[in-house]
Amino acid sequence: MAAAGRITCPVLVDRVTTAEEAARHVEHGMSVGISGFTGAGYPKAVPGALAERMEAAHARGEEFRVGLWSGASTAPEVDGRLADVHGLDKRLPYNGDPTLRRLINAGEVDYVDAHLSHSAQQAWFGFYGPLDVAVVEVAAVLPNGLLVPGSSVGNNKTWLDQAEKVILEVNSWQPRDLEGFHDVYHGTALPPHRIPIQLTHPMQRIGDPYLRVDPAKVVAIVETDAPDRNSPFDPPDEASRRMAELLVDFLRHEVAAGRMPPSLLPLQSGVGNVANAVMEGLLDAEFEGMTAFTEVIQDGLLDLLDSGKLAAVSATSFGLSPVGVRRFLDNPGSYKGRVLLRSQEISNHPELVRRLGVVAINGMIEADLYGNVNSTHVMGSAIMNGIGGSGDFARNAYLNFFVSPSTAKGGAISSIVPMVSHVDHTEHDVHVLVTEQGLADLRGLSPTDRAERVIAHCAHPDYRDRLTDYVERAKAERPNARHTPHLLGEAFAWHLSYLETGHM
Ligand code: 0RQ
Repeated sequence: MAAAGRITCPVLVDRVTTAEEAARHVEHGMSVGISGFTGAGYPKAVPGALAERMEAAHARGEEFRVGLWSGASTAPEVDGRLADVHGLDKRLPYNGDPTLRRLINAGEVDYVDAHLSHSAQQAWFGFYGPLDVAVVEVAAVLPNGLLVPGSSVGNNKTWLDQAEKVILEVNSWQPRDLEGFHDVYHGTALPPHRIPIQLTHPMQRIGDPYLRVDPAKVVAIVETDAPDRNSPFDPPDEASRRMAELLVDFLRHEVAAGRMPPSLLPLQSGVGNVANAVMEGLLDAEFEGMTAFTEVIQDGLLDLLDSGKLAAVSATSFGLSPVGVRRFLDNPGSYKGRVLLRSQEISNHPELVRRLGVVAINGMIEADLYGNVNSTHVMGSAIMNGIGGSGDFARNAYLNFFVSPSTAKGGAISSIVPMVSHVDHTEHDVHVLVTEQGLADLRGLSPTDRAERVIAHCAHPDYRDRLTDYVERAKAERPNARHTPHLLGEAFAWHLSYLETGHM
């Protein structure tokens, strides 16, 4: 029996081998589907062994690059390492790694920045081509061959179904107690044979706790014992705390107006420090019996669960800091029945987000006067991370918020601009903008009313007059085009000025 008793399937136990042997199944030009979502549940050993093979091949003058498909972001030892050895030619559907970001922006790696809920079905439809190998981390292999997932589910079900060959990494660092924390839905079908997904509450189970794999496809199993690598969270700065305060006050206002129950509606929060600060803000607020229907469980959600104010959370991944992981590992039982991890096509499913009436909170790079939001591109062309799940949630949410400090790079950039340099969320999708300056509720407003509110409530004072001047001159210049006033020759002048002078 394999180490730590994690592989108890008599058929599969014979496939245990080294990471180096396993990595031999991957060849130049292949597509590789890996586990991993926001630094949780990614394979710890095979990517490194693959990177070594690539380096050796490159030293011999041979080409060795692969396409890499994941759930979302992984960790430096996956994306960073494979980018370092120039081993990637394509990446989807999300990246957060700085080394890989550089290669994408240099034009070396093709990046398919897809809605996270779409990536599985686009793979089933064959849009991405065949999947050659899946490398999936799990917590255990049971006697009947079922797999106990680890700290994320992501696209694992799809990669296991679609790949020609499967490599499993069984990581004994993943708590064995994770069994029972997952709900993997196997009912997905191609149109027109779909039936409504029978989920009407964030905690409803619609699948089973295990991943399945055809044992005939499993070519290697590698044992590991290495932690997920997530960075610690910075304590929220003053701007984040202010944004959190504004947002929580606004939720209060919505409850008072009868637009939301006192337990709020299921919450989704993006990753990052502002999202974490909002969760801290909710900790001090009066709301009880809250739920979350989200992607990632960050430390802030764990605090809310511990306080009892958050009854339950549905997600696809744990994105915990090392301290958060420790807290979870110390007492996994206290979260059982209150935390469910699902495949990302279900955790982020537009049908479910709309049905449950989710309240979505996501970061942005910039917004424009009329409420269009750019979440992904710096100065129109350089990718930051990717759209991730923000579109899945925002467009279908009952209420959505986009949050950002009003300036970036020490005030040299205004996050409120005349026209966004890239659009991820259109003016038709965006409900509420929040900066440390204030909050602008854009629902039900015409474009010019939105502009007035965004300038007054969200723009930094240093940029307000120039924004107002832009709108006024646009109205004057084209009196028959005042619905969404723009000066087309000037709409990107602020971005151009930053590129040319380092200041907007
Ligand atoms: O860059 O570190 O080089 O200075 O952008 O900015 O203020 O630290 O904000 O970490 O919350 O990230 C939109 C990127 C915000 C994130 C984004 C620069 C700024 C800094 C980060 P530096 P902050 P955050 C769930 C939902 C899309 C995916 C998503 C994101 C860096 O929220 O990736 O929502 N969202 N997923 O200096 C130029 C501007 C800028 C700017 C900020 N206007 N112009 N640079 N920056 N504003 C998660 C998943 O789906 C997995």
